[in-house]
Amino acid sequence: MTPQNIQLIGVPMDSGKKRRGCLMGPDAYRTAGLADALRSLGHEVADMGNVAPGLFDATPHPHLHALGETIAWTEALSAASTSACADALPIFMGGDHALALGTVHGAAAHAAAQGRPLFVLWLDAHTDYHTPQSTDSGNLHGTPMGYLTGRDGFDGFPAVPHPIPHAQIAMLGLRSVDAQERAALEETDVTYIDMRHIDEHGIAKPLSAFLARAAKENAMLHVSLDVDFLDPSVAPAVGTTVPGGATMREGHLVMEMICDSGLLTSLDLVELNPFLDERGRTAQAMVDLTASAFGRRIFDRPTRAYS
Ligand code: Z70
Ligand code: MN
Ligand code: MN
Ligand code: MN
Repeated sequence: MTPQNIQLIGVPMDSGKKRRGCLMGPDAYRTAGLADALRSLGHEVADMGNVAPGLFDATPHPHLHALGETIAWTEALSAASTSACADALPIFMGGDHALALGTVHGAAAHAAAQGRPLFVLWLDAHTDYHTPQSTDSGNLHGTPMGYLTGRDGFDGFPAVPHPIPHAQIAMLGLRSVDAQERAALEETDVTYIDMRHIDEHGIAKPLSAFLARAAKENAMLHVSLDVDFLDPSVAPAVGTTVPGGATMREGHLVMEMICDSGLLTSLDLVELNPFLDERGRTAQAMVDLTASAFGRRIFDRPTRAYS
């Protein structure tokens, strides 16, 4: 992989759900050695410190958890993402998945300014396609895909002048989808790949079709990696453990294919809750997967075939 100019951006955001702990994520990635792992692969890496939200109205909403705080984060992160994308390849060290409300919003503005489409790869057990009205939990980390595709009902949030067309989105690793999300998604041409599809066909085929489409359109690519994409047996440090997730091998393959595509322009690492980790193993797993997306290899040449 050609050397990249990477900016690590800490996002100690914890407002997207009720269970606390994701605010410790950025420092867990720092402790696990994310910067040095990327430097050892030949990249230029700058740790930009943490983003902070502006002042916000903390009046409780009857249904939505921490609405004012989440809006303030979205505003701050959208601006930070647009400016980071102009200078470098940002890695947003979360923080819960509500951070994607801002990071993808900002990346979409940057892509639009470049006249290029933005493709989004959502690696997650969940589709996060709710609106503030459809969510039963009131947890806004379940809404970024709804917001970013321009669904109605996000009153108080920044307008979405560059909604991501559904055809430019792939969701991979799905195994926990609420009825309202499923009904809404089935009306779209989002590429949704659930665990059954992965079990029957493997993870490489649908991913390479999506990446080929992005390459053909000279797209930018935002990847949003939720810890719960992985099986909780290898990544226990997450509030919502959903059994039956991706293995480390599947995770590495996905990240290696992203690397080979040369398309990656921004990356979220989300939902790590270090308070729930076991001796740092989940943080380490996320660092190892990130290294695979930036060129870490077992061998740098194809294996010789037996004949
Ligand atoms: C559920 C909800 C969710 C992540 C849980 C779960 C959403 N659909 N997203 N963990 N990352 O509450 O809306
Ligand atoms: Mn998620
Ligand atoms: Mn999830
Ligand atoms: Mn649409």
